[in-house]
Amino acid sequence: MLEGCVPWPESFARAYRAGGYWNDELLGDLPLSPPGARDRTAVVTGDRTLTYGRLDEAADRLAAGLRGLGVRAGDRVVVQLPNDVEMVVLCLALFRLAALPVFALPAHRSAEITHLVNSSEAVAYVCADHVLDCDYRAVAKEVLGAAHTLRHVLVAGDAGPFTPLAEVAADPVDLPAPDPADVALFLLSGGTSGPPKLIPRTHADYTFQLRRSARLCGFGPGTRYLCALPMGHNFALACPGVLGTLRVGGTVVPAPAPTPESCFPLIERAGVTVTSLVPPLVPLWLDAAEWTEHDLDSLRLLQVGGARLSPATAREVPEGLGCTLQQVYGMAEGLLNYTRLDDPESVVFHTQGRPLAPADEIRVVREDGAEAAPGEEGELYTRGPYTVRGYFRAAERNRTQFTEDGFYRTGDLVRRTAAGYFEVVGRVNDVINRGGEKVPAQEVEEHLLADPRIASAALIALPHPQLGEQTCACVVPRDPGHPPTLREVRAGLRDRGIAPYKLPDRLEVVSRIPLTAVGKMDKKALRARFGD
Ligand code: OOB
Repeated sequence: MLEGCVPWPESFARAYRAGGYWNDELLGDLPLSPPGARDRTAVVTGDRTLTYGRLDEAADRLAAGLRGLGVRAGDRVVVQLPNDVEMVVLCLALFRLAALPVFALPAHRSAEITHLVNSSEAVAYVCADHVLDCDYRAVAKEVLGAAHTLRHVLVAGDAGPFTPLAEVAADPVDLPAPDPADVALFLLSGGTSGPPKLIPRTHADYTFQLRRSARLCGFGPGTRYLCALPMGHNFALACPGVLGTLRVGGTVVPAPAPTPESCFPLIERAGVTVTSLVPPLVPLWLDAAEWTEHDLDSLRLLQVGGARLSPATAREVPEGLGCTLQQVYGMAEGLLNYTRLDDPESVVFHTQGRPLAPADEIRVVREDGAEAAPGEEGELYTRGPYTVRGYFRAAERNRTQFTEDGFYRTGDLVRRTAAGYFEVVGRVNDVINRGGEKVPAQEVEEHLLADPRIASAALIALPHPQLGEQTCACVVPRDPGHPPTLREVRAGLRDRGIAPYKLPDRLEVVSRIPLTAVGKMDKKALRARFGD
């Protein structure tokens, strides 16, 4: 396995192979077109269609072109493309080349991209020219100034001073197949405080996740999956998502944004059968569906996950959107929980599902360290055939985030029903879940402290009706006579190149940050004071 990664112990690897969880399938084998069906549609957007045959060729040509640039098996490539045909082709090309994509989110800016490039020692960064008000070429320039390993910036669209992605393709070459037990891609942690950690996922574990998720969700050649959330996020990529759809010969429909305005016309035109959303989008979709002129009849299944969905909203989905609801409680580190398509409504509306695989081992651990009884609250620990044993090059973090016997400490507070379904009730660590987007408090606090007007700072979660949680920066100003405003603080953070979703929603000026008995910031006290 790649240096800096923690392999599964040999006894577990053997058991996962013997149990049929792991096999020799490779992500580069995708797309698996159904026999004799190279003319079937693999990807369709508002204006472009790619058949399975063409997708296969395009991936081979891009893999060869990347190799021609000097990108080799094992090299890391930071990928930040919008949902579009290029993103699908690039993923497959990298898998075939055995180069390792590091999936950034579209909202990431120079601070996050620089961190990803440096922590993965990436040789290339692939981005779009611009999306809405973000010029990624400007991001790339800043990153280049602060990253030492980066040799290539490839840009989809108008490349400016960089290399146009569209010109990289070359005549296919033979490429050696990687070991299925080795790393195929990196996802980013959403569940840890501090800057994101890199999560190495192997061919064997990720192909298992796709295969089994596709089966559980009833995906097949007739599936038309609308990719509304960012394709580089585990949920839309592989639960079963884009890769699961290509695995079973279905059609991927990338949407540029998850809004009803952008998605409803695509649902109608492409006959979309399934999509996935984060909870704050669901009420927007329900409202828009009441008035839309677009025909949404083809939609069979709506997956919702990333943050807790309220039972009241859940209950509206079947009628409001005319489809089955599925709750998905997952994490980039591995474990996926799904409600089943034939579960009774009480389960689908009120729980976040149960584990995908029989080999997923679960412990719910109370504060006093004892195992929680059914219905009792505790932190979820897990290990299994697609849950990693450690972050990339993060020995210290691994010691706290994983138990000695290899369980991942999720940081999620859950209750487990007698039937094995989870209700997610909160978190034990300092990550704010802003409608599915994870804001690591400590990372933002470090940026806040770089503001010369701020002496100390605590970022806390406050309740928000649509997002579930919003962020509030509690700051002690250096000059109490001239405290900074929210607008100034946000502008300062934006200049530091951080993702817009991490900018505080609220600001409270305080004279000091209260401390607990052990000297930690007492965020509970701050929440009690400001969470009206
Ligand atoms: C998904 O993955 P990440 O890695 O961005 O975030 C994981 C964390 C979980 O530990 C949990 O705190 C929260 O997001 N979460 C949920 C949830 N799904 C995820 N909290 C409550 N209810 C849910 N349904 O967010 C992710 C990965 C794959 C599929 C779906 C979501």
